[in-house]
Amino acid sequence: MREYRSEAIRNVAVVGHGASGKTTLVDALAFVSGSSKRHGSIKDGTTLTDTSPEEIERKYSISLGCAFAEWKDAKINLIDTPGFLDFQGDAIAGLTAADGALVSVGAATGVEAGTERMFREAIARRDPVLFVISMMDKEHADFDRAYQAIKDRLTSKIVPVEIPIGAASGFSGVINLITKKAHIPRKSGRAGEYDEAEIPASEQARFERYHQEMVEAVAATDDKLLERFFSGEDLPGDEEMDALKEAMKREDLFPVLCCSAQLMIGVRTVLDFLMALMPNAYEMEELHAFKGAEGNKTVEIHPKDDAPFTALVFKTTAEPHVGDVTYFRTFSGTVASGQEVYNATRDIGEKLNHLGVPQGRERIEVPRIHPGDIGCVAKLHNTHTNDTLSTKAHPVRMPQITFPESLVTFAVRSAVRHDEEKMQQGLHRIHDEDPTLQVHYNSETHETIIGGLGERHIEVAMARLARQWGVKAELTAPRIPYRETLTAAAEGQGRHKKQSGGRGQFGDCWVKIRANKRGAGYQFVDSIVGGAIPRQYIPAVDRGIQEQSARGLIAGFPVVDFVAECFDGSYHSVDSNEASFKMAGIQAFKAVASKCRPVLLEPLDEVDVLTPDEYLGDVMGDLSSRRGKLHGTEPSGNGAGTVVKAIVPQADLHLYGTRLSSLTHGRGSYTHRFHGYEQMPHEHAAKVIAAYEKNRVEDKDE
Ligand SMILES: Nc1nc2c(ncn2[C@@H]2O[C@H](COP(=O)(O)OP(=O)(O)OP(=O)(O)O)[C@@H](O)[C@H]2O)c(=O)[nH]1
Ligand SMILES: [Mg+2]
Repeated sequence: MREYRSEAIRNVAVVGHGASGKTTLVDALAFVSGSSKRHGSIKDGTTLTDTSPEEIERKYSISLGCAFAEWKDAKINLIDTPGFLDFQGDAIAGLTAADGALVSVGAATGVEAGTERMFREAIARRDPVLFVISMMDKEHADFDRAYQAIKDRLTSKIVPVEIPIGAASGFSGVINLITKKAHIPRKSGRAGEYDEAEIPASEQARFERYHQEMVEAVAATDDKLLERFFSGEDLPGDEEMDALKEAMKREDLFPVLCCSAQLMIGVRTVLDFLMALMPNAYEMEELHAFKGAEGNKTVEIHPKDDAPFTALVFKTTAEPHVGDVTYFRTFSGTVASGQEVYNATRDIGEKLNHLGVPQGRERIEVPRIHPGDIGCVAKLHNTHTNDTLSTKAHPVRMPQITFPESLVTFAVRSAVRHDEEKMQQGLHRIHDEDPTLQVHYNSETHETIIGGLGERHIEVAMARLARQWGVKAELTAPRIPYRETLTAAAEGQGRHKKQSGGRGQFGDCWVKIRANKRGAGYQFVDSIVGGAIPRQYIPAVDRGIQEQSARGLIAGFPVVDFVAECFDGSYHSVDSNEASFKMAGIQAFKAVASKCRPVLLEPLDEVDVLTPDEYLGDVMGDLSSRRGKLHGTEPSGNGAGTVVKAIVPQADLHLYGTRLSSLTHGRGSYTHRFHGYEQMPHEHAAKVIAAYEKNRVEDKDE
């Protein structure tokens, strides 16, 4: 394999809605360039980038995959990303590693939720974006309609640079608007080869319409070009390309291409445009990394061969027979195979043995990698996604990938009890590969909780757990960490006495218990006077009350926000000790708190729901039906719709992500954070209490 220097490298993330043809396109781009020897297909499970058993079986991408196409002295790195929003963590990682985005839009389906999500994500990162209207050979393919949908729903700043000849079964070539030539597939040629021809008479009118649109859009990017346009001058193609590239960098224009990856028609032109219009590492925006012990100093990162090596790990996977594979994007400095590098994020050295570049699952060994390239290496045991690799002499940390937070959570446990530890290990390994799958143990509810971006996400993780770790796991809705509190005041006695041979036990206390302000917690007041209880035993009363209150009164949940005042008691000069007074405290709490009209508190979340305006009514109605209190609406910052703010009980948020997705056809999203506890309405509390009673009876019966 040739050595590629920074100026010859392009990094492109292929993003878009699920099943818009991204994986097939990446495979075809690598194949027609000659860099991959096989034309893979989704149907046969042979594509370069859908390689895990889960991807092959389900026929969609689950994690990102890296490939490259060597094209006319350039190396175009292609990061194929999953389109399903459940797996969007890897799409975001792919965009972070790349310098530009190729957004695929199905010619038959047009703009969908995933197209919108990923286009907005790319824009927010100020990435140059190319659109490709894919699957032009598919039934119902319609370039004009898809083009218009992009214009109406995403941006008016699109510009056509390639249009199809025919569509669906009649799709027979493309027209390059810059060269004004038709590309007619060559029957006996190598994959994707074509003959250049004059524009067919039947396409002349469409060509002129789109060509005019392109010329005007390009001219409008620059005053000088506009002047020449008005004076009637025809711009040469290379000047048009330069103007397009500059306008793309500013996000003033987004060129639109078309192709059929399956038939490999138009695919070579896609490579031409990627090479010509996507920036190389030198043309990237200025980058900064963090340095210093606190990571609070910034340092500029330059894509120069002789600058200190800096790379960001954007993906790790565990491959059968190989072990951990680490994928990284280099930002500065050349790195050689076998070189010692330094993981500044974890303060640990690593050695890049058998340095390679990824072509799907294959790692092609290379002697060195220049800045702006994508590399991979096996068996870095201490390096994880989002770590920065640099050098001991110049340790820095790159800004990290921000992964989306969990939208659905489940409690998980292994079906077989002794598999519990294996399950924990497996889940943590899956999390290492996919940071959007979150795992934590809730010590209050004694459950392992997994969070993900959707039910499909969780389901795939469970399938991997079964295949790779041999653990069959069960999912349930997570227990809600309710609380109990008191709504009245009472007083009474707690007395513990045991006098049967030998030394006895004696403790006796009088306490008043009353409610504290919500959120104020527990408070113990010692108002013993005259030594009714000796000083050294009073903390034991406090401990007894705390211990018993944690066990709950009505439904087994901790009692919170109350004041216990110990105001009297008695003792025995021989039999009293700390343990006895603790028992007295326990008795006192049981006797007194149950008279204080205990009630259930439930946890509430603050949610911000983003929805396109057309679903606003449905989304608000649904929130109300979940006992949500609506706090207002505001337009979203990026014009994607409206944000609804509400406070919703956690118990009613289980699988809300799934519901929201179906209400908004995949276009809505939400964030949530803990808000606080509030008294639960009686009829809902009664159900929780009844469930607790039922469990208690069953436990007793066992
Ligand atoms: N007719 C036709 N079908 C295609 C073409 N490209 C892809 N397909 C089919 O469309 C389906 C989806 O293609 P993929 O390449 O998996 O799409 P994707 O965008 O990677 O999908 P996700 O990974 O789920 O995001 C598969 O069945 C492909 O065989 C094409 O150019 N023409
Ligand atoms: Mg795919």
